[in-house]
Amino acid sequence: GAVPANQKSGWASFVKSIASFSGDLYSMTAPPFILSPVSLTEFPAYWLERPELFAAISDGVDAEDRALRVLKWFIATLKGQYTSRNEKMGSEKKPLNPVLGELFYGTWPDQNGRGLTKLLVEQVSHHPPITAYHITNESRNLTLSGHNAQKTSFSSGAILVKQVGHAILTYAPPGKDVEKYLITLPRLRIDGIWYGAPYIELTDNGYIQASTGYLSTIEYKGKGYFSGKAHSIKASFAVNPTSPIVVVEGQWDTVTKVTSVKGSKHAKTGETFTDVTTPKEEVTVAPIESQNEWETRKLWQNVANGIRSGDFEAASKDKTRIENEQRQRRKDEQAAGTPWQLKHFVHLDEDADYVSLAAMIKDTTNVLPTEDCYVFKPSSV
Ligand code: HCR
Repeated sequence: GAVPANQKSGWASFVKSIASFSGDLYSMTAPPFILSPVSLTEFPAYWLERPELFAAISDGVDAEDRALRVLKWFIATLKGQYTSRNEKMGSEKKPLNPVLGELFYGTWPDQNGRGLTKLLVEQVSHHPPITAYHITNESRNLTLSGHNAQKTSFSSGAILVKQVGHAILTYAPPGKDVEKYLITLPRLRIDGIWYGAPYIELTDNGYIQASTGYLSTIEYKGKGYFSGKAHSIKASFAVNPTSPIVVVEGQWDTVTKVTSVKGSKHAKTGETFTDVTTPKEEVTVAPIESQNEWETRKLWQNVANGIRSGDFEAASKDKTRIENEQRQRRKDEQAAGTPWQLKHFVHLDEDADYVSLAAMIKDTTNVLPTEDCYVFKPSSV
């Protein structure tokens, strides 16, 4: 099996505690073999690992073309988001649990006229863990803003993850109408737990609602639903949801194709829609020496080195130091009556874009996408 002999009992008790847990998974102690050296604050970078597809949204010639390009870029991000730990580390792993105020900054360079893209991430809550991000490509008038939290449960051997949060993509060409897109996030099912080789399948439906009226309804299925293949997807693109004008089907981790077109000039039946078998482009990050103490790779440097080199004692020693420091900070803040101040985001009780776009989804599908209680907007970027 995947569990090292000397960690079998540690894994068994971790699995037992998942099965009966209440609270967040990140804070549970897991045996070393399942630990990832990467913090969750780095995950929003998955949105931009195909920067040219993001930039290409602004090349769309009309609202329908742009909405289709949003769908294309979105589907192409799924492989990185949900299978890249398996590819890099052999299975899904337990990410580092970010501390409040943890930061991650990155860029993708301007190449072939696509423009410079910048990423800003801040851990805006520790308990429950919530990560907020803001991505901009100024020369293309594009921004992507969102936040992630998760509600997890355990059911017949699998971890079920409901993503709480959403992303809003804004296209704001100067002097023209602003377009917004609400992107809802898939549910996850993590299988392979007993064997110590966790992997993800996406389930249920997701939506991308454009303010221009176009709605993509995305169905996620595993083996044995649409086809015998894992990571299957079917996206129906419509203005009137009963008769989609474009249907896309295939595997989100390899290739999807246009399988039906009824009245769209921007898609052809049979053509490849997404192909993520080609290399992707990892985010560029400043060298650790020039990072400040809140930046994730600097903050977790010793823990990550310990995990990578197999020196788990060093890893857990520094993790304990970080956690104690955090505890002390919270105590000091309470005593002084001065709560922690976020650096780049402000908390809002309501987000007008989310409310109106979610209402459009509800109108057409009768499903209110995400019950969503936290909204964060960039304050200073
Ligand atoms: C569920 C998960 C933490 C959250 C991760 C999220 C949902 C975060 C937002 C990203 O955009 C997409 C994403 C991808 C990851 O697949 C997902 C993680 C998978 C495992 C991890 C659990 C908290 C860890 C469970 C421990 C197991 C693996 C032993």
